[in-house]
Amino acid sequence: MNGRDLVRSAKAVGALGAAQGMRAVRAAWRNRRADAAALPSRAGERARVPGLLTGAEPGPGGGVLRFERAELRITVTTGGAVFWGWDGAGPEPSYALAGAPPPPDPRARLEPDKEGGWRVVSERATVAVSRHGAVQVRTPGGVVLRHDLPPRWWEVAPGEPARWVQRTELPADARFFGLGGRSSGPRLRAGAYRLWNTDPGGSFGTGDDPLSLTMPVLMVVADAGTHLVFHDSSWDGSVSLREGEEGAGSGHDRAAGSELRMDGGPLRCWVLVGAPARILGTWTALTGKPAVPPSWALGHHHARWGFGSEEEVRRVAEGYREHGLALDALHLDIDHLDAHRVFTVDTERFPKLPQLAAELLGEGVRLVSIVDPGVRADPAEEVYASGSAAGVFVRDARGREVRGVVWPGETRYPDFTDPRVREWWGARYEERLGRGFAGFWHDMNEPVSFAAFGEATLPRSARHALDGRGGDHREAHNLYALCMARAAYEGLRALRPGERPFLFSRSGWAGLQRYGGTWSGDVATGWEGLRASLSLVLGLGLCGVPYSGPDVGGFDGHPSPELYLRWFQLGAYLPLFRTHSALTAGRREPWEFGAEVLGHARELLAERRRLRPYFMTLAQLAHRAGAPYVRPLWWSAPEDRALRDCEDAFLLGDALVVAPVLQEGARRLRVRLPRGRWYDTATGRCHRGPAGIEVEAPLSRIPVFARAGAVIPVLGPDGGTALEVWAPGEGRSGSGLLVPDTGDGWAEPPVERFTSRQRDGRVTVTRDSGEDPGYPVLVRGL
Ligand code: NBV
Repeated sequence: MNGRDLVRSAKAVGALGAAQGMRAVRAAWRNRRADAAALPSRAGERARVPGLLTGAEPGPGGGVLRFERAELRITVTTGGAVFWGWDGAGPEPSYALAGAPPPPDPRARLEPDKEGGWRVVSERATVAVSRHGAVQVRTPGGVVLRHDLPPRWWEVAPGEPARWVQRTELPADARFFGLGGRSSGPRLRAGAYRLWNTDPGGSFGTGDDPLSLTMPVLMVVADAGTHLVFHDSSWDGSVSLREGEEGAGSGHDRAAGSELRMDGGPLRCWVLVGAPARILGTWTALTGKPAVPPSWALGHHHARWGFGSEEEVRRVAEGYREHGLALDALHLDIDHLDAHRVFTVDTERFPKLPQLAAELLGEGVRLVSIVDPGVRADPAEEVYASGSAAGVFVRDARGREVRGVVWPGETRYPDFTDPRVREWWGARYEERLGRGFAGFWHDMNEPVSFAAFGEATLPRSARHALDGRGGDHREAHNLYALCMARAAYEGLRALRPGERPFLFSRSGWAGLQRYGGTWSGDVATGWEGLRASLSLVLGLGLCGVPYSGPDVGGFDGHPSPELYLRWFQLGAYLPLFRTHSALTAGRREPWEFGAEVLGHARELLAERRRLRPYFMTLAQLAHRAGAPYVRPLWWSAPEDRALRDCEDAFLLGDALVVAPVLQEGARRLRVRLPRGRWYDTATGRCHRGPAGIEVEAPLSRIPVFARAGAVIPVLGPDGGTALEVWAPGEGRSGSGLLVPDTGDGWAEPPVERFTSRQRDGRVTVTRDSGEDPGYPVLVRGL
């Protein structure tokens, strides 16, 4: 056990109280014993490398290359995604992919390369393989994007899972992003990042790693080009990143690099090459279109662990109303459950939940329920009894239900990798819908089982169905929350076919976006936590999960009014805008921080509501094309090195640059603006990019810039959709998109395109399908 695990375990056991603490001690011993008995020892491992190339066989989209001790299959698919797999690994089976992979590109062909190697030439990339099994991805012009050295495996016995390592050399100027939700980004520095979904066990700060949602998806941005690489193995692993150094023209560059070590799973990967927008489009075509949240979920949410009663929920809702604060959802945490048991309600403190839900709905406020996967092991409980009878719980190697410990005490864990279990679990949301809940918040699904030492999760030897293949927790761990989200999503679709489900999940894996979003988890209250909030959202968006946001104000402790306000200002421009805090933390309602903060929060909530049509459009565009709502500044100009290194501002869609204040006391900011002309939306002043500028950032607001010519859908003064147009330069034009909100069903309205022009000092907007824009136009910046 390392130091961090020790601290985590001590904290966990300390916080649990005596009875739970004892359970956690026993659970830790049980896990250790189960794994020692059931998992193979790694003694006598033998290393293997591919050896020399012995033959090549062309096939659709590429072909198979044979080596003395391994085999490599390369396929370029239509759409330009490159896949390769060693030792017979194909793209399927895969939990990341949304369906069958795209067909091979018939134009891609295998041909001899220099020095006895082979290459697959395709429209967007060339994949060259050396005689020893090194793989290079090059641009069509021959520039090397990545150079993967021959892999190395360690095997105990043929057929047993092999550990493997893949080292890669990358251009000296490469910058790294992604790997799921990381607290230390958005730009990932040199260091090791673990691939094992982990509850940090208390609030986390910058650099705490790993967190709840890891995935082997890395975006690499360099002058040579941008690419995304995905190693489709869910086993425990780690990525070590090395940043390069440029020799200032001396020719002595030191390459950047990565080293991926995996405890098992197939050695197979996807590489997507191109502009970021294209990469995300291809990535979400492979792994699934991001779910579109219902419109209300793009508004403001307020949560707390410990509202504790219906009266308190009403008091908070009334507070929002009385203070003139827009509110769209209230979240009920585990304290509304009967003794923390999933799919129950404490009817003493929440006697008339459906009535409360209906009252709140009348005011436009939805109720969202927390859902933890652990089921209390009590035969008197309907959920447990029916589940146990149906054999839905994870079992150990000897066929007994695996025992865990979470909030309700002794628990069992549904095996969401079994389609039968997903159906059983999905049907249980009927109880939640019947109580009036409109959305779901999945927690503790890394999965967590408290342990006094070792890992706070299920033993690695626990058995899982893995959709008929069978396997253990070493493979299923990182997939657990993804499959739980699938169960809920499919259950909700069956229960309420006319409505788009709303769910967000603490843990997950590649492809989570198909079912919903995520949030930061327990981000520490402090300026570091504020910065980590932005890192997480940006990194996840680049991995295809566009809907997320932090606990505004931080999960624990008491933020100062200034910190709370700065967090609120950032949160107002992120997809999930939710205030939340822990049982023992201070309040997070805007009126708890004094009149000044309250006034600014009110304006922000009104602005967020005004921007609803823009957020809805961004959600629909993410669904259709994979582009996240929140994008790094280099999104449209990855070749701009200054933008690549700019970590404290972001693009919201392509119309706005948002520059949050992430430092205590800061009242001025240096902001890097991408190419184009940008209006400071507060002062109307226009700046020309690319440039670094200095602007005022008083406590009352964070700088937000609108692109000249942008047409932004907003709510107009009459409450209907209007088009806010930021004047393009004289004689110039601009554009904007709108996907109208057609309610919370499944309609997919067409994208409406608008063009703005300025001629002789007059700004006009036309709809591309006709002259009249069809919406009121609000001209700004003239
Ligand atoms: O359910 C209680 C909390 C929840 O408020 C938080 O958002 C989750 O991230 N939950 C974690 C479990 C307890 C954490 C100490």
